Amino acid sequence: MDPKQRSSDKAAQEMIDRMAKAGQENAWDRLEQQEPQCGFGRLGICCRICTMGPCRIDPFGEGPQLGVCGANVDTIVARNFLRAVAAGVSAHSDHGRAVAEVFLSAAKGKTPDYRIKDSVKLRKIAEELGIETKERPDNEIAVEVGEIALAEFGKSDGTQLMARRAPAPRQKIWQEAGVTPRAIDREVVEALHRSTMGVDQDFKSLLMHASRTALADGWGGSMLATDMQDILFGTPSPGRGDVNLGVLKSDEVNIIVHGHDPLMSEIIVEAAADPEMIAKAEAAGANGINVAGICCTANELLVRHGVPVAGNFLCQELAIATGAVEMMAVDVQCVMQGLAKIASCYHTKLFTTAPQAKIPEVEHVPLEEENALKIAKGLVTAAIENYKNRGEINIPSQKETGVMGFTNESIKYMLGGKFRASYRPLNDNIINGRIRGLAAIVGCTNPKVPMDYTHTELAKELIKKDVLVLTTGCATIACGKQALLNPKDALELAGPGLREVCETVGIPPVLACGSCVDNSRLLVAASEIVAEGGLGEDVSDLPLAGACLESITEKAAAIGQYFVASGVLVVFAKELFPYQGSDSVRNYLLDGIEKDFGGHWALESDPVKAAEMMLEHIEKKRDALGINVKKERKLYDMEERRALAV
Ligand code: BF8
Ligand code: SF4
Repeated sequence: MDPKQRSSDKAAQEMIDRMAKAGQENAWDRLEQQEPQCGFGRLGICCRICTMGPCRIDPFGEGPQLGVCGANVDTIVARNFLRAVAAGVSAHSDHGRAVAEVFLSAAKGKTPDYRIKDSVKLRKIAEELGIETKERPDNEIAVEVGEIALAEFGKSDGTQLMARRAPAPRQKIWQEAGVTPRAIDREVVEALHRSTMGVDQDFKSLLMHASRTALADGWGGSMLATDMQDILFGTPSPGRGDVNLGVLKSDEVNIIVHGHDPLMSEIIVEAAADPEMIAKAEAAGANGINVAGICCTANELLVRHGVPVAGNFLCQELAIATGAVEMMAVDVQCVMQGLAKIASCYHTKLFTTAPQAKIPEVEHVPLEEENALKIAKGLVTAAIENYKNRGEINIPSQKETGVMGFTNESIKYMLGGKFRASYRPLNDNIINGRIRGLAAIVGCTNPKVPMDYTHTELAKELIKKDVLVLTTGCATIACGKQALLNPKDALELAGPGLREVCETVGIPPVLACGSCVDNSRLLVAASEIVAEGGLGEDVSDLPLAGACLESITEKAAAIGQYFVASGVLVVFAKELFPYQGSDSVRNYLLDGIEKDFGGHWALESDPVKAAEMMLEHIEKKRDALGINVKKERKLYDMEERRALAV
């Protein structure tokens, strides 16, 4: 297949072509070998939960309509959806728990290589949790915060504390629907229990629990991960960064960190900056050590330290195929097993570092938190020693610069200044119509659709229509590659109102907000925008919509469902939503759920049409808020002016 059909990114096209010529396989080739993929799986109408199965429902109504246990298509599809959500929630929350554990060890002074970096955020969260902060040292406060955070994963009673950040009407909706999330582990366990053979056989009840489980992620596991990471590694603030394979250096030792959890990658960055390591690299004939990221680890490091990004999900194999990567260290999630094969074609040393994630034939160097820097230096040394083994290298030239690292805190700061950081200017500009609304573009890159294309086209369509875009995950990297995070270039593409506001404040029209767990930042931002006033009482009143047109993982289902259950419209690509085999499930998720939560799913694969759908939703919300009504210009006489004076 023509590389242009596989990716809209020129660097990726070049590498895909190179790999084809070298007879090397990548995800696109393996997808072709898998085709035609199973039609039952695509519709979500197969069940292999018990050994009376696997069972499948005939979608044409002619063959079997019930599984051996009597489960109908609605139950089977709803169970598959719930299980996907639960798996996604568990991924985010296991990441969050690992961070919370290290956070607590750091607070107790047991891990010399991790320290509490953001005292301001620590104290803010401590106060939110009702912990006394006055005249107490950071570490003492952090122990209490860490203990509370860790308990959120498995506490035996009560509901998620962070869910209290949602607007009051939203919390009421959850209470009345019975979906306020309890301990994260409990929701995941209950999801698996309910969806096993012979338990919950009411599709609506299964889908309600999908909402509850997903909320335990957005307002629990992911939110805790983000907050603990900010305190431990520093809350991001906007800074410059480079994106795409061109960040690899021909004359330096290239190290790639890939995965999600920043515990190891943060320390590798620190180790690589050590003068002793740099001297070693120079002694090996290199001009330095270059650390670059892939996937959400890249986003974590980019937004905090401006560490360059080599690429998103589908770039992982391509990066190794440049021949210029001395070492790749991976932790959890979105790491392709195919890496081992491509690494064996080059000199690249591949290491797994997370206790949960090993790959056969790949050396496992587990992160020990008490010894983190020493272990990281060992990995960096392995990379340096491998430099001499480099063969021919082919690094594509493409790279783009952008401004990244927007958070709830930094957006308010950029808008309102240090002393009156607030969403007021944003709300005012939405109310006066310069900005029509907000959109979240999130998620992955999937070989079934041309890589990066839908994310970036959607972003362009939306900013053209004066919608401020917030982005996370691999979508952020896609936008970075197409210069959409570069204020100068991207503002050329923005509508006049959005452009005026962004130029005044000095921000791009597409804001890079971090990794996939950082979608929780968007929930907090939405809640604070509501609290600022003038845009309704709840998240569902906001002119706001989300989209993920290149989803791949179960995490995307969890994120989509927590946005929907928080009151947001979420658009996914039709062919990447494998739960359409039941009319009841489909109708509920696309429509009926709006009555319960104010948000709903929508399916559209074309980015231009998806943008239209989101804009229509945004305008509908603006109409409901009454902010689309043009106010007549009133000429005041002196008497009326006096009455106005405050
Ligand atoms: O958690 S966007 S491909 S890297 S799943 Fe994976 Fe998707 Fe990328 Fe980050 Ni999120
Ligand atoms: Fe078949 Fe029912 Fe077992 Fe599923 S749970 S595999 S539908 S018998």
